[in-house]
Amino acid sequence: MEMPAGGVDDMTKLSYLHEPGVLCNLATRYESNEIYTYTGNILIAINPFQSLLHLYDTVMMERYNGVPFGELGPHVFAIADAAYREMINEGKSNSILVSGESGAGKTETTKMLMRYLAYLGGNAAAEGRTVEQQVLESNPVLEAFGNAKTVKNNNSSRFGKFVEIQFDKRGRISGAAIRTYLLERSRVCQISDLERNYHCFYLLCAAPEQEKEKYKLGDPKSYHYLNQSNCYQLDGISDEHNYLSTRRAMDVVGISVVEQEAIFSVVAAILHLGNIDFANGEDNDSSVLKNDESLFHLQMTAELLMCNPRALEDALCKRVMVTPEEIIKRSLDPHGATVSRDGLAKTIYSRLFDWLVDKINVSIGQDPSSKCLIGVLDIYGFETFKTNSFEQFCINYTNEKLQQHFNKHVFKSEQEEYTREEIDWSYIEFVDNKDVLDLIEQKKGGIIALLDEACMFPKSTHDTFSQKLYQTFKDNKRFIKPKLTRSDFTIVHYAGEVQYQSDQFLDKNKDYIVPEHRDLLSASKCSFVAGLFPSLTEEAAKSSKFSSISSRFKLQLQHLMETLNATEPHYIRCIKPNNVLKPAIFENMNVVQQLHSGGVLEAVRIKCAGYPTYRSFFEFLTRFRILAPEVLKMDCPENEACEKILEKMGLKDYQIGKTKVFLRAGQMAELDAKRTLMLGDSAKVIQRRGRTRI
Ligand code: AOV
Ligand code: MG
Repeated sequence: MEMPAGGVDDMTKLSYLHEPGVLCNLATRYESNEIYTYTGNILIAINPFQSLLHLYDTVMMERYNGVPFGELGPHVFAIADAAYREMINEGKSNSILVSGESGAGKTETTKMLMRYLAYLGGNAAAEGRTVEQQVLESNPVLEAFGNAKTVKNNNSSRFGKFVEIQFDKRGRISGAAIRTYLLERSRVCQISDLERNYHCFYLLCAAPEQEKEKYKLGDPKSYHYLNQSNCYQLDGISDEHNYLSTRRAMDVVGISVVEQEAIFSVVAAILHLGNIDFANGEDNDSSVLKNDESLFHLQMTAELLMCNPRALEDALCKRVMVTPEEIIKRSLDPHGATVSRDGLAKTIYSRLFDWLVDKINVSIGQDPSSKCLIGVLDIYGFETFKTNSFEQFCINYTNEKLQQHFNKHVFKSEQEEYTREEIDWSYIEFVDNKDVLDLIEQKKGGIIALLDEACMFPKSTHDTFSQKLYQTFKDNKRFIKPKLTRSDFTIVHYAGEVQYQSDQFLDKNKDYIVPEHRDLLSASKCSFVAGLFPSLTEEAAKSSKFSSISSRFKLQLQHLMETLNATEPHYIRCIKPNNVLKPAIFENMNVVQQLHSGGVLEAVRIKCAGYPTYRSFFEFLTRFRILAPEVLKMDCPENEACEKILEKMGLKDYQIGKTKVFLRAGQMAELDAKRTLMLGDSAKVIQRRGRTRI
């Protein structure tokens, strides 16, 4: 059967579920702005790169409300609706997993999902600040502090996010919890050209004059942390306007004005901190402030953080050494002092971000009596660049985890259905990526374990770490020692090979705050700043062991997977149709590659090997009785009636289960086409009759 002119809204309706067919279908639909397509119950969403407001207005929300899945065209609202109905009807928690590469539309999709859930579970009658408003307004706050312009996306999320929306017995939103993962710390003090630092810095520089005056802030171009790149403004976006809307969103989520001022003081302090430069001191091994300008910024930083300027200078330029005999202060050279300065900026910023997340959680509140929740996951997609470091390693590790979850689910749910219906089926192979996960996370001798081990040995370097990896994994199929490098290593991920540069792995893995920095800030007279840096004893009580970023991340992921495993998952795969971020351009190769790495083609293969469409006898007969009206008159059992219709239509290879009909790829579409033809004929008959009557 040929593909209908406008394409099909569900891939399983295609007669040939292969790569070119899938691609052609998506391209055809994209051309007419049909950005959503199903593959069974997986939603594929192709970024339109233009606002399609009519797709998401209230009329659309009303249209999807309560309508059985599949009855209307594919849409994010349909997925959210299905999750909500399943939760209400079966009392089960659900989750919606949104994935795709940078700029594919995950965050926008997540926001639509949350808006629709707030619409379904909102308390329209309530006055003032409602939980759902707070949940929605948490987005702009987190985006201001956790998003930035990158070369791939003008509003790129630099952290992963899992939002858990809790519902009460009546299906109303009663609480929420937001968990975030691995904020990119390095961006605070290092940005590449054409990118920007976190939005909040530019927002603050665009604040009303009297506010900027408080923080002694000037033009963004005058700050080292911002002027490493030539990009300051974003097309069509007003930082001035966004500053005010961020402040309003902060009000809604429950951040007090005093807290807001403290937050922006810290943001301003980081900008001043970045402008403190150092020169050689009396000898080459020590450093002093470079000039009066640096002195001014040092004083401003100290004032805004409410700490002693001399103590700040010491914390930047000196280290305390404790020997059995005495305590000595060692000076850092200008390079060392600059590294110390940047380390301080990163630590302050990441603690500020964590504080915001905690605050939002406390303010929205959790509903301990809630039994049901819908979790929405918006997390970074698989990444491979020219140079890949520790961040890409963690991101790709996450994607391996989610891929395993996806494969297992797609595969398992199909097989379970076949078993339940007692139909004949042969075992379908699926690619399991357990071996990659073992390579990364195995407790004994996985890459993370070896990395932690290296971090604990003072003498390790990235070289010794890499040698250890080469030695340990020389026979591992998923690990390659690339030629022509001394310390790179390659992992064969499910979505392709990625070559990692190990040189910063050790540093980036150490979850370490310089004690001098901690002491300085925990002594701050500003309770907000001091609160970001609990004294050592309090924190030590929380985590007594050596902690590394990767092991903590591994635990967080484990926790996330446990949560997801206790829910009924729904998947949305976002696709970026081109790299120029423009509408109406569909690059085939690019899309195919994403369909691969998102596991969509694998899911298609699994479905294709089995029976991609099934319908209950009743549904089937209701829909297709028109094809063989005589069968219905025969008074035979439902299963036989179904079989007779299928035989009459000349179909083969289908299966009749206990309560459902199982069809091969394309058979449903064939039946549908015949049905449409019959309906057309009968419509003509009615029309003709009508005419004669007139
Ligand atoms: P991401 O979350 O997947 O990237 P976003 O959700 O930020 O990507 O989308 C990138 C941009 O694409 C947005 O800023 C919009 O301009 C546009 N866009 C995405 N989805 C839609 C839509 N449904 N309708 C209209 N425009 C859309 V990253 O966070 O970088 O991985 O790290
Ligand atoms: Mg995003």
